[in-house]
Amino acid sequence: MSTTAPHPRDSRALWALAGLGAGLAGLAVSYAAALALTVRQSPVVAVAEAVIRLTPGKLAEWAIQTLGHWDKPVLVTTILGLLVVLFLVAGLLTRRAWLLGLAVFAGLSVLGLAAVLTRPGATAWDVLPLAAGFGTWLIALNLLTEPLRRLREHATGSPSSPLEPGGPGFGEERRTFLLRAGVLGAVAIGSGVLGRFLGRGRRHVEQTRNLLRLDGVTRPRVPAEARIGLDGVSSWQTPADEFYLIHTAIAIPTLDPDDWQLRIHGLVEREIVLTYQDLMDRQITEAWITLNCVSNPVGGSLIGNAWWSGVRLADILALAAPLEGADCVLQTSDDGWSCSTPLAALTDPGRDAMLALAMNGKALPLEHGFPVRTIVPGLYGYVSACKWVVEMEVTRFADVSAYWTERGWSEQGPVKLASRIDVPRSGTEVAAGQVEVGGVAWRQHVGVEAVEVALDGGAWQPARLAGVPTDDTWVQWAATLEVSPGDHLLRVRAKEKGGDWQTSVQRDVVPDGATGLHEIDFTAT
Ligand SMILES: Nc1nc2c(c(=O)[nH]1)N[C@H]1C(S)=C(S)[C@@H](COP(=O)(O)O)O[C@H]1N2
Ligand SMILES: [Mo]
Repeated sequence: MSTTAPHPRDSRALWALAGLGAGLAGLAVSYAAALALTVRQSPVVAVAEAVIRLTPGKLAEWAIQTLGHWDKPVLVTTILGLLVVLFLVAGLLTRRAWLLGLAVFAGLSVLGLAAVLTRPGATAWDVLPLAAGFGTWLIALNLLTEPLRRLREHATGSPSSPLEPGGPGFGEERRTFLLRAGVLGAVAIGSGVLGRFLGRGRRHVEQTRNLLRLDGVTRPRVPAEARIGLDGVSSWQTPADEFYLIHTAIAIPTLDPDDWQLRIHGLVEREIVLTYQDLMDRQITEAWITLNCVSNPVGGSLIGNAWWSGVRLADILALAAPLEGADCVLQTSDDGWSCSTPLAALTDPGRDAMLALAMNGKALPLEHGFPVRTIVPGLYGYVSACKWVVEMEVTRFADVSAYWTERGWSEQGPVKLASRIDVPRSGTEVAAGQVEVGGVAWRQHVGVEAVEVALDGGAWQPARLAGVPTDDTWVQWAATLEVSPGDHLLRVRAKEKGGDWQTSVQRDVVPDGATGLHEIDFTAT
């Protein structure tokens, strides 16, 4: 008997099936893990989103026109179909060499990783479902192909197996394979069911959110003068799904507005409890406000500008009537996170500090604090922008500490003056001659008076500024420079209204925000 030609019992179909079984089990486990963590989407959906991002505009338009609302389900189904094929192939490859099958699963995981991590607001936790899926793939592939490998040894009459081909060993190995396949199938179905179960809270709240009618909330209209009109400069309004995300919660709260309450207590004349309906019954305030994170490094992207709608905190706090001596409001989120906010910033009649219900004209996305979060113009998020806020204790800074202040960050967090170059991108090539450069600058609640750029350490040259509706938003800037062929260094600085130019002194983000000037390299040819 030949030792090389596959014996008919070394069935390709079983190997392909092993690959498929392992693949589906891994998918199911990663799906369940994603829902258990309430991360936004499973890795498969992240890949679908990445495909959408990378699809050329023309093709995307065509797809939307031909498929309409079905474009995304069709895309996800196509990806799942491709995965099934790849799983079958991985099984067949494993028959030749274990490493080949592994390579397929590793490749898919890397692809998933890239899709998950390049999504705006990706956090380290988003990697967990992928890791769980990859781990399941390896274990399941091993479990399923091991009996097949032994089966082959019998079939090829390998000297290591004393069993006669067709002898009792075949039935045994085949039973082992089927048993393991059955167990894995059960694990896959179990994970899928568990995922649905874990995800039901979120689905319910998503549905409630989609059905909410928010009277008084209007759609955002970007002022025409806010656009500087230079391609590559961050869009003045940040779409909600591109808005950076920062939260310490692993599984985000999924709160039904009907169950949400905000208790305001502490150093107040009257303790009050507000429901979602109470907020909706009040006058809605709307404003463009730029929110940024104290952890944003110089030139970083932890900043976004949105149209926020909500109820003014000054009015709400007036109902509670803070007592003499109070200087702080300790805000607590449903997930336990807390921040201490200067009372004066919340009661300031000239500042649109609000309990926000909507972002860019729609009820807050779950990740951005649904159903209610705080937004305070001019303060970093870590001292003010409490998501899923459920409690406010009027108190004194001297008497309390909050999540980040306990960890060495400053008690006060006014936003520092900053400016960023968006065009050209660092490390890119441009055509020499007249070069358009541009970006954004911000100093919320104070305003930006001027922006200047300097090429290769030369003289500062004024940039053009776009318009802004208030001083609570960032401002786009642009400048036209004469650039000779070669490598160049571009720097930017901003001047705040009635104040100084941005400092070039470099300071770390801890304890109260980075300083220093953003600079980029580019090459003109
Ligand atoms: N519940 C809760 N709220 C939070 C945080 C958090 O970790 N948990 N992070 C804060 C920080 S540091 C910032 S910068 C903003 C970010 O808001 P966003 O995720 O909507 O962009 O939320 C703030 N509110
Ligand atoms: Mo932050």
